[in-house]
Formats: sequence, structure tokens, C-alpha cells
Amino acid sequence: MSTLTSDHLATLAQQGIELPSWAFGNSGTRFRVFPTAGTPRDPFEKIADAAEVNRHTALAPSVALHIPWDKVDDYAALRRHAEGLGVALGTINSNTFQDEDYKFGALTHHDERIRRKAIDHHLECIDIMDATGSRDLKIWLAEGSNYPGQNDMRARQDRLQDSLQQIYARLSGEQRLVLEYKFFEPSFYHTDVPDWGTSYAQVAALGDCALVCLDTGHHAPGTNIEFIVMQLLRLRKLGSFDFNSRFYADDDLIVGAADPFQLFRIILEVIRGGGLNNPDVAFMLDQCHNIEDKIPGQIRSVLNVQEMTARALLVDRDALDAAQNANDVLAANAVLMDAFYTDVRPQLAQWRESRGLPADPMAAYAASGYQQRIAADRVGGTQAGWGA
Ligand code: PSV
Ligand code: MN
Repeated sequence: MSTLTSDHLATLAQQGIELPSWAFGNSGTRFRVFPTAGTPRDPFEKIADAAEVNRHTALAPSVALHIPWDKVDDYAALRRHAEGLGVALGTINSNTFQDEDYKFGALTHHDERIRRKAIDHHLECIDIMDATGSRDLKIWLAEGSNYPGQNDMRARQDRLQDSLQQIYARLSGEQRLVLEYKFFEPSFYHTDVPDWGTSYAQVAALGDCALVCLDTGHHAPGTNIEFIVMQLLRLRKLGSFDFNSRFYADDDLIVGAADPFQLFRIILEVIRGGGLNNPDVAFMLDQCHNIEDKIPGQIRSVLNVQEMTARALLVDRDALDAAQNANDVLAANAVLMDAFYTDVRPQLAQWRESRGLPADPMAAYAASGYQQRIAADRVGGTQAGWGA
């Protein structure tokens, strides 16, 4: 089976990937942030850029916000602006990693004043969700310690659960909390939510509307991420993905760039577990574009996800089942590899054209003049950046 069927194309037509507002701001490493001409100066301009990605691909119907980076006076106006451009406001990300008070913890802090402040920040995020119409509150915690003995790890888990309960209690019926894990950074000895098991244990104690967020860049090298995807789907606790790719640590590079085969394997498990185009499992990007242009970087990213989804849909399930049941190791592996090595690009290009989209969204964007326009128009003001 090497051609996408009309069923496959109908499935692909439903795919939606949420873009991170911060991908459109400047970013870099601790050595240097290289600014780009035309970088947005405020959340309205970030959303305009995100809408451009959707206009060329029909793959990116919503934009995630990060608070306080995307704070505005009038969220209803921001929502109208987004909807006017054909996109919705999506996940609200809290941020407890850039305030002096949080040096030694936020939701886990032993100082009740600081812990209260961190909880209140999340309650403010829920108020914003009410105004933006967002469903998900995404929490990633930069909490942990650098030296053995520095902290009481167990007491911190207990305080974390108490803090999360207070936040969870404020969600309305339709809203959800997703808790992201990351194995290290900024802490190097222990991290309070380092792995999917800890995230799972914390959210399972909250209730059905609390789920795990899996960021593909947040695992030790060599981790079998698709196994985690399978297990969380099995447990009905996979709430969302933060997609990106990495060579070393949390590199936040373009999804599918470092290891397309890994992305294929992850999406294969998503399909297997009923998570594709399932509103319960949000596909989001969490990326930074340090040296490449940001809008084409995002276009490339959503196309990579689409392409690996198409290849994963091509896996011949019957042949795979038969080979697995016959313990035919090499035949089973060959079924996967046949699909993975199928070049779906020509067919996807044709299909895009048949839907009134550019066959080659990268080329269409380059020819659109948008990049030159924003470079000329966005003069003055302060360019947005990761962390501002
Ligand atoms: C942390 O590394 C993280 O993956 C979280 O999702 C943050 O919100 C995001 O990156 C900020 O870039
Ligand atoms: Mn993330």
C-alpha cells in the first residue's frame, strides 16, 4: 500500500496543529539572541504571523499564548483579532520560571506567600482562559534543586499536589489542566516533575480533566517516546503534545528535523491508540527559531507533522497483525519501513492544490511578499522575544 486513499486524505483534512505564540518572537541561546527584521512587537502581531501559517497550510487553526509574555489589556479584542484572521486562541501556558520569587520553587515552595503567589498566577491564567475561550491550562514547572540535601523532595510533592488541587478546583466544566514534565533544566540534581510517571501520579489524583502533556524534547537520549505515548493513551491521560525535535537536550528545533523516523513512530502509536484527530489529544508545537525565519520555520514544522502522519496512515495494519501473530520479526518490521520510506510529498502537493491550497506552501509563502512587508512595516517598538 503506497498511495494515500480518499479515507486517508479525509483524515488528513481534519488535522489541526496549535502554534506557540513565542515561536514568532526572537529567541536564542544564552550566548546570543539574533533579532530578525519584522519580528512581532506584541501578541496581535504574533497572531497575524500565526494566521499566515494557517493561510498557507490549513493546518494551524489555533495559537497558544504564554502568560505574562502575551498579556494584553483586552483579551476579548485579542480573540476578535484572531478570529478575524481565521484562527482561535488556544492553550494558555502559565509561567513561574522568570520571577525572582520563584528561585527556589513556586507551586512546591515551602514559603506559603510564594506558593500562594504561584497559585494565584494560575488562577489569573484561568480568568484569561474564560475571556479567550481557551480549553487548556498548560503547566510546566521549572522547579527542583541542584544539590543533594538541598530540599525535602517528598514534602515538595505534597505541596505540589495541594497547589494543583487549588488550581484544578477553579476550572470550569469544559476546561482542562495539562501538566508537562521535563527530566532536567533548569535544575540539575532533582526536578519536581521530571517524568511522565510523576506527572501521571499528580494529575490522576486530581480528576478526569487533568492530563499529561508530553513534550518530545523532554526525555533522556534514547528514551522510547512512542512507548510513553502508547501507555498514556491506554490510561486515557495523554492530554497534549508539545512537538519539537532535538539532538542533545531541549533543543526546541523544528519537529521532524532531527529524527523524522521517531516522529513517524510516535504518530503511529497515536493512530493505534485512537489519538489522531481526537479533540482530547491536542497537537501543539513548542519550538524556537533562533537562526531561521520564524514563519517559514512554522510552516515547515506543520508540514513535517502532516507528512509523517500520512506515512503512518500508510502502514498496512492487516499485514502488520499477520506478521506479528506469526512472530515474523523481519516481515513486521518491513511493513513499518515500507510505509516510512514512502515519499508522500507529490501526492500531498496534488491534494493541497485540489483543495485550493498552495502545492508548495514554503514556496508560496516566500513568493507572497509577507516577510518583506512585515520587515518594512514593523519599525520601532520592542521586538517580542522568548522571555519578554
Ligand atoms: C519548557 O522547556 C517548555 O517546554 C515549556 O513548555 C515552556 O512553556 C516552554 O518550554 C517555553 O518555551
Ligand atoms: Mn514544552
